[in-house]
Amino acid sequence: MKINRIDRYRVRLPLRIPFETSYGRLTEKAFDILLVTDELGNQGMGELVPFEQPDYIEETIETARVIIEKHLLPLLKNADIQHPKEVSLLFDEVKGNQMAKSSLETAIWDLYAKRNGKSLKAYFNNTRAQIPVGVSVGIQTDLAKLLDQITEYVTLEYQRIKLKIRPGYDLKPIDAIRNKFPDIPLMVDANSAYTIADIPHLIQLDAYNLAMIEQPFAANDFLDHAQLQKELKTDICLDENIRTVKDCELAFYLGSCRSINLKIPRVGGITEAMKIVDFCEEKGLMVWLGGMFESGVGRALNLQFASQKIFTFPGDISASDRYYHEDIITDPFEIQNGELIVPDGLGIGVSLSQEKLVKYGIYDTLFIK
Ligand code: OSB
Ligand code: MG
Repeated sequence: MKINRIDRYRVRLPLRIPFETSYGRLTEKAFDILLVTDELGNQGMGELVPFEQPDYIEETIETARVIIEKHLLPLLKNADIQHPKEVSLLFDEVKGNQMAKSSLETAIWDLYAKRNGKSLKAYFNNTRAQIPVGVSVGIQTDLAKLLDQITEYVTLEYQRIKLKIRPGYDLKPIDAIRNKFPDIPLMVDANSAYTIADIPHLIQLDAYNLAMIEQPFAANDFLDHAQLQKELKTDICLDENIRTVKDCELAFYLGSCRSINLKIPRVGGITEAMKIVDFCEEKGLMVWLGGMFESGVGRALNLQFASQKIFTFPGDISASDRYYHEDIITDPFEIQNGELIVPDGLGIGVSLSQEKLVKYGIYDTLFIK
C-alpha cells in the first residue's frame, strides 16, 4: 500500500458550554482532519487533537502540524506499507510527538480497514456493538449550576461522572455531588494541579467513594504518585504520564497507579494503544478510554477501540451534542440508555459532512505524488 496523497481540513468548532480545568478555559476546539489516500483511491481519515496551548501536555496543534509536515510526511512518501502496525516503527525516528503521529497512524488504520472491506473493530478482540459512556464535567464554581449540569447528565443516563478539580475546588463540590447523588459512579481529575505536600489533604477524598482520582501530580512524576497511592484507599489513575507501554510498566511496578486512562492520540496511535491493552490485561491493571473533545471522527475511532470488552468502565466518550451544537460527520453520536452505538460501516464507520466542513473548516493539500 502506497500513500499517494494527503489532504487536510483545519477546523474550529465552538463548544456549547465553555470547559474549565485546573489549567485553563476552553470556548472553542481547534482540530485538523487528515485525509490519507492510497494508490487505489481508498481514503482514510484521522483527527489531530492537541490543544492550542501546551497546558495539558507539551504538544500544541501548531507544533503537531510542523512535525507532520516536516518530519512525518517525508517518511510516508516513499513507504510501502503492508500493515498499519508498521507505521509506528516507521515514525520511531521522530521522538515523542505522539498526537502528531496518531493523526496519521489512525488514518492509515482506517484506510487499511476500508481497503480490505472491513470495520476497524474487526482488527480488535472481543468486541461488542454498544458501550457504556460517561461524561467529564468542567470546573464550575457556582455549585447550584454545577449540580444542575450534573442532573442533566444523570437524566441523559450518563453512567459515570468525572469532575475536574483543583486546589480550593475539591472537597466542597465533591461533597455537594455526593449529597445529591449518593450512588452515582463518580471520579475526579486534577490534571496535575497538586503536589506531594497535598497528600494529607488528598487523603480526605477517600471518604467519598470515588471510582478513582485522575492525575493528581505532575505529568512526569511516578514516585510521588506511588507515595500517594500507598497512603490512599482510592485508586489513582494516570493520564498525562502515559505516552508509551513503557510508562505503564513503570507505573505498574512502582505502584504509581491502579488505573490507566488510555487515549489513543496521547500514545501515538492504535498500535501502541493495543500494546497497552495487552499489558493491562496481562497484569490485571484497570484500563479505560479517555477523550480529547474529539469531533465525530476521533469519537468514532474511540468507539471502535473501546468496543473491546476489557473497557468495562464507562469512557470519556460522550454524545456529539455534549460538546458541540453541530458535528462534522453526517450522523452525530447520540446517547441511548447510557450507551453509544459503535458504527458498523467500513473503517471507523462515519462520513464527513461536506456542508459542515465548509462552514467550520479550511481545506488544503499537504502532498500529491
Ligand atoms: O484530562 O482527561 C483529561 C479533555 C481534554 C484534555 C484532557 C482531558 C479532558 C477531559 C474530557 O477530561 C474528555 C472528553 O470528554 O473528551
Ligand atoms: Mg485527565
